[in-house]
Amino acid sequence: MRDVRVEETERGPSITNGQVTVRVHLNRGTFDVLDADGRAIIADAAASVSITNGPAFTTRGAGLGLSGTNDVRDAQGDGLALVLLRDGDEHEPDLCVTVTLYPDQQFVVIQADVQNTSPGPIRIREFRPLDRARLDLGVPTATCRFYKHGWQSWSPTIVLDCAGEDVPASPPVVGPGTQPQPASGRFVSDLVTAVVDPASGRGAVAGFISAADQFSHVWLDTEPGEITAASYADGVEVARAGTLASERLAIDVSGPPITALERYGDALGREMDALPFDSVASGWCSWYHYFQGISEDEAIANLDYLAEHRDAIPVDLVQIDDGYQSEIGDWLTTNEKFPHGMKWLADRIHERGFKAGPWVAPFLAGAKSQLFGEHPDWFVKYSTGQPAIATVNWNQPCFALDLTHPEVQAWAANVFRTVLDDWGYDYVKIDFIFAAAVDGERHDPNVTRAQAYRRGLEIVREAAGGRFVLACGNPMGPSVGLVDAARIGPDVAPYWHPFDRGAPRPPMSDPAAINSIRNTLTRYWMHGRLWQNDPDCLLVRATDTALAGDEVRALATVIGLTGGMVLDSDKLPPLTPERRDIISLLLPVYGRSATPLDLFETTDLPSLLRLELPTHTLLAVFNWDDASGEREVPLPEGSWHVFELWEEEYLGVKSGSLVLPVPPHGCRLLRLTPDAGRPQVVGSTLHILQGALEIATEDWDGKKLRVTLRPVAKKDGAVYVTGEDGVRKVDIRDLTSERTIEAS
Ligand code: 9PG
Repeated sequence: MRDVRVEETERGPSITNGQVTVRVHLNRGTFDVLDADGRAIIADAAASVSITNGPAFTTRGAGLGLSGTNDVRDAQGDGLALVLLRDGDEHEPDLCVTVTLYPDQQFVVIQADVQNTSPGPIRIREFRPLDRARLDLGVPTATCRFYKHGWQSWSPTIVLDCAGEDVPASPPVVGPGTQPQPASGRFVSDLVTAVVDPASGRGAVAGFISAADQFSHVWLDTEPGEITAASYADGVEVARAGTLASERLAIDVSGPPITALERYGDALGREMDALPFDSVASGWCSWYHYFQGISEDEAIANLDYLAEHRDAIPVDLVQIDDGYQSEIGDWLTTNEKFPHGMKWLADRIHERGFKAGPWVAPFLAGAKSQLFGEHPDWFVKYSTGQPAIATVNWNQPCFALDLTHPEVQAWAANVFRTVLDDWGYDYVKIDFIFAAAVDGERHDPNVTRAQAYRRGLEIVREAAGGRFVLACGNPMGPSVGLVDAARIGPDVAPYWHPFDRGAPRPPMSDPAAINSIRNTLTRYWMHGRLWQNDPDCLLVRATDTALAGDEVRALATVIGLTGGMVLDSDKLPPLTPERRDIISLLLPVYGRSATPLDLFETTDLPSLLRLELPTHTLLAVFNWDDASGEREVPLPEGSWHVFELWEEEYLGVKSGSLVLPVPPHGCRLLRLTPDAGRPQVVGSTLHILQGALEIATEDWDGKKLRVTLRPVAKKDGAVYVTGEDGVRKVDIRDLTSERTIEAS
């Protein structure tokens, strides 16, 4: 525990906890953020506020005065805040900047707030707690990497080369107005970014740790190397003498940026009361084989298969995706493919011992729906009075419901009460929920888009109680604390690359295995900090798919090593035993995520995943190229027995690094076991973690090696042990109860 100290100098106050320091220049109206070595990584930062259809007020040049210091106690700890007030004219609103440090946190938190000193109300458009701060990593910004975080589940999250160009936000933000102007050399991220010098490994993470009220962006202008962070008040009114604050921005300039990004995730989770969980969900989902063609009969056929193969596929949940409802918006009536209705289906699922969950897109309604026909006034409106379109899908425009409207709130509460209480579902996937956050006019004019969205989520949460809510198509920040799980990437698909629609670059938010894999890797840090990550479904089938065997292995490796939900979405009855084994290999779900070691070193997708386990380390190496190639795999310090899972091959004792051929879109998954110089387990093919779950104990008494195995989903496989005469494969058959094997 360190102290937070404030020191006053002629220039202005400095606040420090020994790890991070903020130095204020009162006359200039700016501040610097210094790392533990005293380097000003962020320099000459201002804060500002802009009034809707009015002027902006910045601290830069106006000057700041020290109002005082406050002890604070909040989600981040017991901290000390420096409160600074912009020197302004009498007729200008008061702009206040609060800089908070905590003894045990390496980041500083900056918040801007405004007090309305005018006689009438004012409307606030946008806060910039960090406005055009110089970023100094000791290298030209153009040589850096920019972590671009997407605005909702399906939006690409990707590491970009700052010498190149930004990629447009996709799917496009519905309703313009609060995007920074596109500019040459400008890179824009939603909620959080990291800017990293790949050569030195140094970087800065800047992200909002509160997100319930305002959407936010952080952007970098590579020329001249400036970073800005804004949170959007969307024009809400502040009465005379009233105040309004920005969201809280954390800036972290210490140590490896990947750990700073993880610390950011911890802070966001704490601030937003992320929901805890004991275990990670697993199940079967109808979408990626049947799509809207799912029927009651097909659902039952797969359900029967799951019940019959419970040992091999021990999942909890059966998720009936899009395709049962009579229309988008009419959730309580089914179409002709579900003649017995959804309660009947929930009962059948429960009879066989599974949890049941339907898909619902509760915050929009299609033009063809009865809901829209009967209540055209329940929707967010453009200024023309026309209903706002959230998306065009299902062959119709779909309009955004106004979740600030009391009748809409009552309708939504009734939908979820019916689904969860009357029909008895245990789980719900709520999809396309960004619709509640579109820009436009609402019944309650004084809420932000983020607040309207959260009202919708709160209704779902209240109806759900402790039941499981999976968000999809969700803006990320304002979802934290209200959902148990969130989709963190675009749709997977039974093909690798997205369909090229003649676009200059591949559409990264469209369905494709590679698109879903990208976000699963780049948003790994959210899992267990904000919710359970849903990486989207595993697809293992060999027919009705364009995915090659190596692509299936890569998808399984990414899902299996990042700790999130495991939902298979194949037509189960025709699966071959070999392909079914790949589902088994991921069960039970281990639940902790590996780290993408080279996240900020490469651009686009990282290709090295490492997961440290009590007895061994897993290292996955991927080849994202379309051609096979060799990959160099750096081994940690020491000598290691190396075993590769997918080709089931023991590669010997190695140190330093290893060069491996890797097939296109494929991977190698290595178990590294520290060489103990005596008989030991070096591999297992019973689970993707290769021993972490199925090997209960391993004892060497000087003569014999005794290994106790615990059943996992895969019942047949092999354990590899070293002995005097090299490595031996011990075949394991029918592992349905605990068993001890011996070797010498
Ligand atoms: C059901 C699907 C599945 C899937 C969801 C979501 O932009 N679009 O047109 C678009 C269509 C479908 C889609 C995402 C975007 O997929 O992610 O898991 O539930 O809806 O319709």
